[in-house]
Amino acid sequence: MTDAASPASESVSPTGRDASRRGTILVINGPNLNLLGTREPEKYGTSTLADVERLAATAAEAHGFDVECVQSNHEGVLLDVIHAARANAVGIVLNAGAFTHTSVALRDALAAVQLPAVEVHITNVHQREEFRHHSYLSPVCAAVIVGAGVFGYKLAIDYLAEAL
Ligand code: CA2
Repeated sequence: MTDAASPASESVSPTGRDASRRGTILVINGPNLNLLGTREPEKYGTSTLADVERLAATAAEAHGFDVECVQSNHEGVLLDVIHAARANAVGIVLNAGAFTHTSVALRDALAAVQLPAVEVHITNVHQREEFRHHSYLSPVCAAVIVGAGVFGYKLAIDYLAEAL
């Protein structure tokens, strides 16, 4: 039933949230990814971090999600952002950079928040050094996308839009 005070075309729920939106997807980039587009273009391409964040926002918007983008070079900051996602987000896209291969703490945080997460790597880590073949994060992620370049971020959001 439509409340006489609110037009039928609006979809604001009794909680005050806009029910026509599907929530926020958190896009997290880890160490050194602030350098995207400025160094090693042969490896990481020419898109900047700002380009990646715009691409993510456009993909999320197309599916009715909002997006929050965070980049940090500090593991503790990434942990805090993942913890906060429990209250703020419905899903996570994460390129943890080199922390992927080292961080039990990030894995524990992802497992603790119990949100669907997609691990993204711009490069095909399996074609690179042996130490990049292992991810502490993959076992606690719903999906893993590697080697698709920055397009992987869009694929991750498309996946979450299907899964959520
Ligand atoms: O392929 C990926 O996305 C990586 O997560 C990138 C990390 C690397 O440690 C992972 O093994 C795979 C490195 C990010 C460094 O980003 C830069 C971007 C431009 C220039 C220099 C570094």
